[in-house]
Amino acid sequence: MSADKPPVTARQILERCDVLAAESSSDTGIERVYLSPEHAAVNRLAADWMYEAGLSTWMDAAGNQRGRFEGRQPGLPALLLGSHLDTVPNAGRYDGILGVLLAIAVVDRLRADEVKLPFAVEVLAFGDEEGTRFGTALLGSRAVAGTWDPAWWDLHDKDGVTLREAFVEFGLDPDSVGDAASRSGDVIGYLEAHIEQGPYLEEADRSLAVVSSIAGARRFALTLTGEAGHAGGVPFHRRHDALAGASEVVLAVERLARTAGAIATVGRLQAFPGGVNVIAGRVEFSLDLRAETDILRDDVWQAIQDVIAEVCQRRGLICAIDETHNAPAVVAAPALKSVIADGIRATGDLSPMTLFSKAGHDAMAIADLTAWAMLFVRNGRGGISHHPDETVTVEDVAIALDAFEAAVLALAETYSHPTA
Ligand code: HGY
Ligand code: MN
Ligand code: MN
Repeated sequence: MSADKPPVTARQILERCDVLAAESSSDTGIERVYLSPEHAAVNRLAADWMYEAGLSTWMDAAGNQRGRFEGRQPGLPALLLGSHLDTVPNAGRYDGILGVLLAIAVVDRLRADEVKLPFAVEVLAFGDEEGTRFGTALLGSRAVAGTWDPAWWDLHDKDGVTLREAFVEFGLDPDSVGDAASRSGDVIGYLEAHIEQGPYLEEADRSLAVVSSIAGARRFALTLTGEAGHAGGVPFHRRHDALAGASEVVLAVERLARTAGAIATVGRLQAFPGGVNVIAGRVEFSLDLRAETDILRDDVWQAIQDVIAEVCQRRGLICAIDETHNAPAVVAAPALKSVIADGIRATGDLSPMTLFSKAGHDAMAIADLTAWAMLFVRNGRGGISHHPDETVTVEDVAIALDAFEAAVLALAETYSHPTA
């Protein structure tokens, strides 16, 4: 792609977010899951934009759309820039997506300015950060990090399609998933730009922040089993009401996490058989538990299990627990955090804010491959996210683009590869 094409602007980045938002499996909101037709569609769009930015592009063996922009000479180790293109149900249009498009836009500027760096730059559009389809998250970035777990092949979606079947249906070879892994010797670090998904930048009236660390997360699928029965005929003292039991657990989850300074959510709960005049014999519900340290997170998990045991004993219920996701807390690399801070300072904010991320990100997986750092971008309306009202301003996107580009250039200043 010739250098005389002007680089993409912040407004064009937002327009691209709107184009990607239209690729949804739902006609009432944005939903785009791993290895779906919508995933294939956004990969093709990202590939086009990567090509226009001067990246050579390919889809890797795990369905991630990737691009490479060579440095001063071909084959140099690469700085990775990326985020994810998949979404939660009824999602906003910037979670993950803005980070991918900012990464492409930074390379587009390098192209237009004919800048050749002492390292290559690779852009990664991960196919599954949320875990919406198969329950286990970070599948795309874990493939790149080389930490794919073969036990995942038997995970299945709500229609009973296994991850293995979904791979084949998408045109991927499950046996080749290892080809998606990057070698640590081929990368020099990972930078991710992402909306904050919280209220602190808006409260501080700042556009950007450096991320200090990302909360460790564990997810569980729990089933409480009691005894269904007639809503009128069964007296209270004879009941084994799974929904009443689950309700006690849900409130205990909130109380225990809040008291301990962790954060926990029951986002999905279903009672069976589900009749309005039938005592619930079974309840299936989710638990998403996070904390700044894995020790705190696991201490809260133990306290929650103690409450579950007490409720089950008192109400005559049985509880089955399946852990569906576990990602340790990760701390950003100081050297990369400082280039992100340099990037923010280059935009005129001379005392960059630092934030701890309670939201999970692909950097948690890429941390197994290389050093990482993140740039947070303000998103308005209290930082609402995982919601259609998710919003960013074109001004903040422009500032984020300047900061992200400046961070890459600051890294190039300090980085000297022996053969570059
Ligand atoms: O759940 C999270 O924190 C992320 O959005 N996947
Ligand atoms: Mn998300
Ligand atoms: Mn995200």
